[in-house]
Amino acid sequence: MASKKTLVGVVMGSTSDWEVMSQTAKVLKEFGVAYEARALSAHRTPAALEKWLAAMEKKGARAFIAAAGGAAHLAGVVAAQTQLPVLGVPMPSKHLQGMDSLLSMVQMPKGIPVPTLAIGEAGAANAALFAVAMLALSDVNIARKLEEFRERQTKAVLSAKLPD
Ligand code: RP5
Repeated sequence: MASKKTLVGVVMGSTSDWEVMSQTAKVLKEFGVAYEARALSAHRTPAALEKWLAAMEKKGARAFIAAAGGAAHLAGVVAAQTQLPVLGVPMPSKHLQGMDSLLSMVQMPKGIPVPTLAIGEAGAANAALFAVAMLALSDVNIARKLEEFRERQTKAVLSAKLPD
């Protein structure tokens, strides 16, 4: 790990969100960004959530990524309790395929913003990439890794061959 400080807190409403949110963890690991991931719920474990947020701030967290499905209020509740940036990832829900999660998260009333990513795995990975971009503003090592990642991605697209 490049940094010993826990820079990003990743929270999801349920362990059932982990399959998708492992994409966030994967990207943060790739960039050597220290993170802590927890399943904590705004409605099932509100006191534990509050305690964990305070502990993460003490550990030096610079951002939170919050994932939830259905009436996805978790990211808003997290944002209400911290001044740190909170990115929301809507989970693909069973009955409405994540449209409920997306609209719940993205429609935060004025005053407490929750920048919201795409539903599912793309959003989970992009939340981590966005957190990396924020950290890169004040960390040259992370900035260099992000530049290298973007270069690799560009090369991969340009060198890909379409089938005959
Ligand atoms: C939300 O309810 C969670 O974020 C999860 O996406 C959804 C379903 O949770 P489980 O019933 O699988 O625990 O709070």
